Amino acid sequence: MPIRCKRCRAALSEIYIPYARLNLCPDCFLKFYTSKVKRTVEEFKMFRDDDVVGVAVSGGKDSMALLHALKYGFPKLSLKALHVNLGIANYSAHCQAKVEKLVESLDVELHIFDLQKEIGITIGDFKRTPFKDKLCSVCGTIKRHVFEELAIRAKVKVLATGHNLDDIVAIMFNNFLYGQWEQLVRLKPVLPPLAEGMAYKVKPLIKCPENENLLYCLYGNVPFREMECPFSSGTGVKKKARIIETAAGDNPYFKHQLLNRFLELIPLLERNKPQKSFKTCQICGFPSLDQICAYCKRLSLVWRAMGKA
Ligand code: Q46
Ligand code: ZN
Repeated sequence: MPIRCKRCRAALSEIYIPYARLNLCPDCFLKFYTSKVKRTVEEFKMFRDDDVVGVAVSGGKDSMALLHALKYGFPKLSLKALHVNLGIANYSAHCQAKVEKLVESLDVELHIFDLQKEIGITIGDFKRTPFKDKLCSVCGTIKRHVFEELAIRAKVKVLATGHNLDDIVAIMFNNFLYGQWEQLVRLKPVLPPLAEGMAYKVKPLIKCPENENLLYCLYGNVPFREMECPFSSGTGVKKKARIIETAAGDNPYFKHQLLNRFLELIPLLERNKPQKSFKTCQICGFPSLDQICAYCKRLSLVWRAMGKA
């Protein structure tokens, strides 16, 4: 027998939310999702209604759902989309086209940093360096830095990223397993700016499982990339944390429970954390633990490999 939506009790249910034991129709699911994002923003005081907020959009389902949900959940917010074009053949043009389509439909200002145009490299150029086929870690370092730069350019006070519940618990679990306490602390929902003039980092989707982000895009007609990055190794952190998926199969609350316990642990870790003093990178001027930051080190490596340095 068809099941009715538990919220409106009129339409037929198409979506089941196991941890909330909720059967929802598409319209009620979209409302359920945006109000969850709103509640998360409010719970962790991520930003105020009248702030200028940048959203790091890659073109993937998570960040595209985030931009769309913030636009509808916080109509007074001044939203800006920030995108990095990584110069990966076909893939990057595809991602940028999806981002352009979404910002146009939402009437959101878009700021793009094109690696090829601005610094003369693409992520693929790192194949000539010792990173060879392991491009994701260097790609992560480049993106983190460039998003900081874009946030400054776009004059945003807060930078929101699309980290979802599954990513966060998998990374937290791995950091926990290997005793990487500092990295674990960096997963908290709100990170203060590293230096004056830089943005706060917030994770409004920290409580949204990735399948809900996908459903939000599908039911909400939110465009998102349909291609896989050709450099994806497929050995992401989630694959390493398979134990979480196994446990979650028997217990629908498991990921939320893990997240909540980690969030309780973070203040304790912070209290005991040794204070690290940041220097200023001698090349780019960004905060860095060394004289030269990780981003500038990698750039000089790739430029040297390309005969440009
Ligand atoms: S873009 Fe970059 Fe990802 Fe491609 S190289 Fe890896 S990290 S997989 S989201
Ligand atoms: Zn630097």
